[in-house]
Amino acid sequence: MKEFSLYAITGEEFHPNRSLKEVMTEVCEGGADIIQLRDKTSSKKEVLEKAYMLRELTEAHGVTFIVNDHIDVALAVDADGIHLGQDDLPLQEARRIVGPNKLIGISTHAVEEAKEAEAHGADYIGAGPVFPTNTKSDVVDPVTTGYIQEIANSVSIPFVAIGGIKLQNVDEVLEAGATRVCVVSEIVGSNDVKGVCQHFVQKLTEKGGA
Ligand code: 3NM
Repeated sequence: MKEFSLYAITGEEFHPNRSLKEVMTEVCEGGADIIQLRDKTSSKKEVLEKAYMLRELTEAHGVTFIVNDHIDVALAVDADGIHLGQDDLPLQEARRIVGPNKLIGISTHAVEEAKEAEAHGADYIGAGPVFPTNTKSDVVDPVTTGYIQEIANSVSIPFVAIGGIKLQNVDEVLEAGATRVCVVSEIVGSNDVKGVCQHFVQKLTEKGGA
């Protein structure tokens, strides 16, 4: 997959007075490499509409577009890939459906899960939650930066650190060995979405991750 360092996920609950398009446009302008549509509450039809909008937006900015959970939506809008959790379709099944050219990412919370994802052909993995987060309801206890260190030494596919990552703690994550971070609330909940993205990109670039 294309090299990446800043991966942003949608979280509309964090910007009730601003549209998804407005906020995610700023994310693209701020230098995110990947945007994931994550929507656990809307109807499939609504998710599809959002996905079409984000496909167009990301295409215009040269940003990779990933859809969380909904493989059918990802295929319908020709997203670049899908992101799956540990309880979603097994990787091999998902790969059969999407074919060899779509990216598949998997959330992992333990080294065994990370190695399994790698062995089964994941293009990248999520590693988290590094810190406590309120963004994901069914989240496991924080894996801490120790997990980031372990993952950095255990898998060769790209991994992205996620969960509670803020501008004020991202240095710890990078010091533990991450070169890519995935962020929801710190970015989309900000009053200066573009500025926060630029700040993350600067920190990632200084660490050699961009
Ligand atoms: N996945 P925030 S943590 C969507 O650990 C998600 O797999 C996680 O949101 C995992 O940046 C998480 O607001 C939420 O903490 C991240």
